[in-house]
Amino acid sequence: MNPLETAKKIKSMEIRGALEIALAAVESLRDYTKGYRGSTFIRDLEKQASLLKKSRPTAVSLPNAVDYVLYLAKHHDRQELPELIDKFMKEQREALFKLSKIGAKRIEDGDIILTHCNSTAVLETIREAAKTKRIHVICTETRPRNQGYLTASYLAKHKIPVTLILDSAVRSAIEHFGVKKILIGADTVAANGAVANKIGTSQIASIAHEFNIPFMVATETIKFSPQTFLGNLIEIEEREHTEIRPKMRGVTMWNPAFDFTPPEYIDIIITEDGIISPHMAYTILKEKFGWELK
Ligand code: RUB
Repeated sequence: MNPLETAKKIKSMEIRGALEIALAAVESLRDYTKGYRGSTFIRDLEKQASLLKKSRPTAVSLPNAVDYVLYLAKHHDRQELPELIDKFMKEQREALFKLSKIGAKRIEDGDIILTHCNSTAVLETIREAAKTKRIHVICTETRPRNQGYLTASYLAKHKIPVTLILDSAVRSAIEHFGVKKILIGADTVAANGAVANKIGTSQIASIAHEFNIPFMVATETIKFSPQTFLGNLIEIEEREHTEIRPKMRGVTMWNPAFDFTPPEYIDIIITEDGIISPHMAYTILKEKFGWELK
């Protein structure tokens, strides 16, 4: 698929989730490179890259992955680029696999785990743990786009017990089911360890804090933001109010797609490089994004 079509699908959320949008974007740049016949490759590639980066603003995996491809393009021959992009994509899939193995160790037999939205990092971790442990997952519907239905169907397909709840039922469900852990994905991890994820995540974190329930984030390090290291703020995407409901006379609507959970509410961040505390985000950024920070 070409970058323009890919950007449209990311914007409309036909392709969604922080890892998937990053992989789709770099795959489209790979296809663009393979089919390129012009004479100003880097300049043209940069145009396609900026198109992709503008498609959704919050998940930093998208600009990180796209910028990495630009970096590769500037440091290698064009002929080598498709193979290097394939290697990068493979590494990202491996990162997901590794973090799921690491995260699964933090799940115990009999755990009741609450999740929000639809995260491949969360689902793969739960699926890995469920190979040897009994787990019951409580998942929120995740208004307005109802990504929780995807989560629930995936778990049901893999025969993992799952209960779907309304977003507003989190507090009640924690008490009713005796939830033991919260596990969520991430769109962006900032240098101070704050995590941007689907709107509603921070409310769940504050309830978990009140009940003293471990709040765990599962994320590949591609979702750590070097821009925040350099002082930039993360933009929270605001989507059309029609996602909430059709127009109502005399009523304005506000539809932010993500929110920030402060590091104080996060117990651990599970990455492919191991389990870290949110305050180690800074170290990961320095180690992993040297190429970007320079
Ligand atoms: C998806 C979302 C997910 C993260 C992590 O939001 O908030 O929790 O992107 O997902 P949206 P993953 O549906 O608006 O894209 O672990 O799959 O990268």
